[in-house]
Amino acid sequence: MIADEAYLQRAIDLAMQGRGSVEPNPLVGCVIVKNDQVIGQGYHQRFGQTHAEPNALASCTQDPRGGTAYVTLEPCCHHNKKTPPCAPRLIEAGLKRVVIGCMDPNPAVNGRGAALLRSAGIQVDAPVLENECRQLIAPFIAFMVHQRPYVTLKWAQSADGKVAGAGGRAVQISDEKSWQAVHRLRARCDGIMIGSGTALGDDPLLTPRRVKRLRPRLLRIVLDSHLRLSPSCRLASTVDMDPTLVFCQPDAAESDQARQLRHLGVEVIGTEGGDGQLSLGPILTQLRQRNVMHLLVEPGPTLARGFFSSGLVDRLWTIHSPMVIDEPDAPTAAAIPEDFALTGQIMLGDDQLCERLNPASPVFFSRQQSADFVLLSGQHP
Ligand code: AOF
Ligand code: ZN
Repeated sequence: MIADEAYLQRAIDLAMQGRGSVEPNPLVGCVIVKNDQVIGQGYHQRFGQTHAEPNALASCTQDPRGGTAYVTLEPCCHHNKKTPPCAPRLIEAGLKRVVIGCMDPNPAVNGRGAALLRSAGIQVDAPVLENECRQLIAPFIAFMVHQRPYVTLKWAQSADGKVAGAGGRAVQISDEKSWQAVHRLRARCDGIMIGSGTALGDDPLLTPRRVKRLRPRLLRIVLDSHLRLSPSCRLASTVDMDPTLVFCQPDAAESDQARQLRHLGVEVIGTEGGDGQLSLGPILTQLRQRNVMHLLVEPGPTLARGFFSSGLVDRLWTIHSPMVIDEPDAPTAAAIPEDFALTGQIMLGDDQLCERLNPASPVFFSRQQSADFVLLSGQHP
């Protein structure tokens, strides 16, 4: 039914507002309808706090008895967690029908929530808008099912396709508005990764600045196979602000340089890889074990190509500036894979931000703008 899909779409839009505050839980939205009227709506707002369904029930302007609940995710039914289960709440509230977007991939739920509702005599229609509802929680599925973070690559390039100045010298390519957008994205991620070229060339801090931090912890990660990172760099001298983690080859992890970095509080981890390249898959597995659900990679062209060829990119944000660098030896941006699906374009001052999703990712379900992109464009309800 068209109306079912429209109400679920509204629940998706609501859910997106939890982005940055609910992880590692999924984004979930709920709309309650009675006599073709929306009488309540809510979303999961904060990790550890009330889920979408009780929030929607609490907001009802009429008795929900006999009404329909539209939920983007199967209502939970498990105990021994932070909040009481939602399916029994919907049963108690006397709803006649529950429309579910997609099943909860959490093995503690996965079909049991829907079964509990049915056993109480509630009509359950599921799945509806399944791909859209799965895309909404693609990062949760990556984390829960594929045991890795959701990977976003982001870079800025000039009108002539350059990512730095002559000889790789750092140049501010994006303007103020896109700078802010990037820092808002950083504030919602659990880890920010760069390669050694960027670490040595730019001496970055990698922190979100002039924005409210939404995540409890931000890991700053450097891939540096030969461990060239200097103990005097800013990432090493600011570990009291945010932890810094460096992945390098196993022999480099035993070097003097490694000892000096560790002495400053930097964590140095030796990891496998051939040809001087570190293997990205095992690194992502280690980041998952450290609870990184959203990983933002701010790569130079080499690291970007490494990620593309390993097939481990879920989303790509590119910022296109009208600035022309016009230096023949300035590094050129990695080519954007042709099959990536463009989901959104927005002007940020004079720059254009493009969002693309990798259709070959195991967590690609629908060509749909991400919550980060929608929040940036101010399209939320
Ligand atoms: C729902 N509605 O809004 C969300 C659900 O520790 P808790 O109590 O917050 O439970 C987290 C789990 O509940 C999470 O892993 C996922 O399976 C489910 N999330 N379920 O019915 C919601 N956020
Ligand atoms: Zn719940």
